[in-house]
Amino acid sequence: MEIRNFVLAGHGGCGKTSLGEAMLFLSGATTRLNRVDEGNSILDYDEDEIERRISINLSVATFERDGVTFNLLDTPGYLDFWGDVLSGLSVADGAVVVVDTASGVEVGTERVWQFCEERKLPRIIFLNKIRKEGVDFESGYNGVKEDLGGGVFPLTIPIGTGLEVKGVVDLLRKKAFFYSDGKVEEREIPQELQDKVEEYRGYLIEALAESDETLMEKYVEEQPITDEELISALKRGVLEGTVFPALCGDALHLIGVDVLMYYIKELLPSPKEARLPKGKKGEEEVELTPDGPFVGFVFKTLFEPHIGEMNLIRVYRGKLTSGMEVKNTTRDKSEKVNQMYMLKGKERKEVKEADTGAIVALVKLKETKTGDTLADPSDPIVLPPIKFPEPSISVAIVPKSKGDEEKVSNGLARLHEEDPTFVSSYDAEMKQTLISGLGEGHLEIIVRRLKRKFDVDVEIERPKIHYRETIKKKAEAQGKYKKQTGGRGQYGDVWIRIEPLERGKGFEFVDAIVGGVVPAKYIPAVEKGVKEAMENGILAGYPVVDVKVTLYDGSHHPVDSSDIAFKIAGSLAFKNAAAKANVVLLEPILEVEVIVPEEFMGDVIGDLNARRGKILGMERVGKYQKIKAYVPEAEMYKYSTTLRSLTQGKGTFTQRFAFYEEVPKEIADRIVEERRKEMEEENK
Ligand SMILES: Nc1nc2c(ncn2[C@@H]2O[C@H](COP(=O)(O)OP(=O)(O)OP(=O)(O)O)[C@@H](O)[C@H]2O)c(=O)[nH]1
Ligand SMILES: [Mg+2]
Repeated sequence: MEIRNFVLAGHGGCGKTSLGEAMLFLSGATTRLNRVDEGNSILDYDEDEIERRISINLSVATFERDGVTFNLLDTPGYLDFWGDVLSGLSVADGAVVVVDTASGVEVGTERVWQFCEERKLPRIIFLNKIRKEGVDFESGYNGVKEDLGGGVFPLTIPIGTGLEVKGVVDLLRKKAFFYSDGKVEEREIPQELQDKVEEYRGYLIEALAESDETLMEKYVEEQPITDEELISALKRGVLEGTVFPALCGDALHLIGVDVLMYYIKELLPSPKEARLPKGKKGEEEVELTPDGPFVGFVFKTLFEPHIGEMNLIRVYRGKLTSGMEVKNTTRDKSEKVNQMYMLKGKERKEVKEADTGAIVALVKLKETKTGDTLADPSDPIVLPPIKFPEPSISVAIVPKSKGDEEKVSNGLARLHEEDPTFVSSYDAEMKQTLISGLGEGHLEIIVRRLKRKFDVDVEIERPKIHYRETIKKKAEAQGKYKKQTGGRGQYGDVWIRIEPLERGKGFEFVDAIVGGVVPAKYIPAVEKGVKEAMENGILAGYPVVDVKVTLYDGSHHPVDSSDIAFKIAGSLAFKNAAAKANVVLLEPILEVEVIVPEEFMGDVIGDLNARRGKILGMERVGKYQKIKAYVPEAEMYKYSTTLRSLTQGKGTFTQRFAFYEEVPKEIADRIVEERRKEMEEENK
C-alpha cells in the first residue's frame, strides 16, 4: 500500500494534536472524536500531557484512508520539548505546518519553518481554528504569507467568517465543501464567493507560474493554463520544497480536514519519492534508495514501565521482519528484532513485518538508542544522527529520602536515553547533582517522570554559582616555614610577587630565582603550594584565578629543607601576598539572547536591567526583536517564568557562559558572608 509519512508541527497550542485526532476520527481509526481538552486524546496520552493539556512527547499514529497508509507524527509545540520536534521532523517525508489563524506565525512556527527550509522538506500550511469568534481569515493568511515569504499561496479559503464558517472552497479543484456535524457535502461555489475565489485562484496561478518556467511563459503571454498543468507544477514545487500551499480549516469542527488529507496524499511524497538522508559506509558516502537490503533509523526511544525500552524506527530501505538479525551500525553491535508494533497513539498492534517507509516500535533491543541506524548486516550503512541542541538551563536536585541516590542516578540515565536534550551531571566543586535541559518546563517534567517512572521524589534547589576570586593589585610577600624540634627540622623560605592577569588567563608561574637561593628541585613544590592556596580561596573559599606569581627570592637549609617545607612556604607566601593585593569576587556572566514580539521589548529590557544586565543591542528578526545582553548568572535563575509572564508566553531566550566579571562590592560582601557561614556549617 502507498504510504505517507508526515509530521504535524507548529507553535504551542495551534491545534496539531486536535488536527491529528480529527484525521483519526474521519478515517475511522477512532470511533469518536477525542479531544485534548477532555483529556481523552490518544495522541496526548501521557499523564503529564493529560494533566497539562499540552503535548510533551512525539507520538505516532498509523491509519488508513483512500487506500493509503498514513503515518502521522504529532510533535509538541512548546520549545522546551524541541528535542521531540526534531525527532519527528527528521524522519517525516513532509510536514503539515499548523498555524493558529488568529495568532499567525509565532516563534514556534518560525523554528519549524527554518528547520524545514534547511532540509527543503515538502510542506503544506494549515491555517487552523477558522471557526471562532472574530477570526479573520484574510488577515491571518496575509500575515502568514508575509512572514513565511515567497512560495506561499492559498489552496483553500473559508466559506463564511468567524462562527459562521460553514466550509471551504478548494481553489484548484474549484469545489465547495460544506460541513455539518462532521459530515461533508460537496456543493456549487456560492455565488457571493465567486469574486473572492477568482481573486485567490489568481494568487495560486501566479505562485505556481513563478515556480515553473513553461507556466511562466504562458502566464505572461496570457495563454490559458490547464488544471493538469497547475497540478503537476504544484506537485513538483511541493516536492522540491519551493511552493507551499496554504489550506484552512478547523480541527475541532472537522472543517477542511478531509481536504487536507486529500492533499497530503496528492502532494506530499511517498517514501519512494522522498529525498532520503545520505548514509555512510566507512568513509564512503552513499545515496540511499528505497530498494535494497534493510536500513532503518531510530528516531525516538521511550521507556514504558511495563514494556521496558521501546525504540521507534523509520524503515528507509528494504523490509524488516520480526525474528530478523540486524546490525546496529552506529554502535557496531548485533541486534535481534523481537516484537514489532504498529502504533496508534497509545495503542499498539503487533505486526510481523515493516516495509519501506513504515514506522514501527521495536522492543527489547539491547543496545539501541535514539539516533542509531539499524541495517541488514550485508550492507552496514550508517545514517547521520539527529543534531539535538545543547541544554541551556540547569537546576540542582536532592532526593527527598536518604538512600535514594542510586535510584535517582539510574532514573536520570534512563531519562537521558529517552530524551537526549536532557542531561544530568555532578558538580564536584559545589557538591550538587545538576539536571540540565531546554527550559524550566522541561526540567519540571523530568522531575515528575523521575517520580512516576522511577518512584523517586526529589527536591529542586538553586544551582550554586561558581564564583571565583582574584586580586586587583600587585603585592609581594614572604612565606617562611621553619620547624626545629629535635632531630631533622623543616625549612622553606620564599619571596613571591603576585600581580593581576587579564581576565580568563588563569594562572602563570614564573621562576625568577638567581643563584640557586631556592634550589631548582624545590621550585615545583613552591608552585604546588601556591596553587593549593589559590584553589582554597582567600575571601570565601572560591578558587583564585587570573594571577601571575613570580618567585624571586628565598633561602634554604642544607639539611632541613624539603619539598613539603617549600610547599607550605609557597602557600603561606601566597596568603600573605594576597592579604595586601585587594582580593575581590568574580561572578560568571552569561550572554543572553531574548526574542520577543516588539510590543514587549520595553518590559523585557527593563527587567534585564533590574537583573544587573547590560544590553548589548537589539536586532529585528522577522516580526520579533532579538535583544542581546550580558547578565550575571546569579540573576538568571527562573528567568523563563518571568519572561513567560512578561510576554504572554511569546518570548524565548537562550543563554551561554561568556566571561567572569567583578561582583559589585555590596553584593560581594553579602555573598562572602553567606558562604563563610555555609563553610562553618560544613566544618561543624
Ligand atoms: N476553536 C478551535 N479550537 C481549537 C482548534 N484546534 C485546537 N483547538 C483548541 O486549541 C487548544 C490547543 O489544541 P491542541 O490540539 O492541544 O494544540 P497543539 O498544537 O497540539 O498543542 P501543543 O501540542 O501543546 O503545542 C485546545 O484547547 C483545543 O481545543 C480548532 O480548530 N478550533
Ligand atoms: Mg499537541
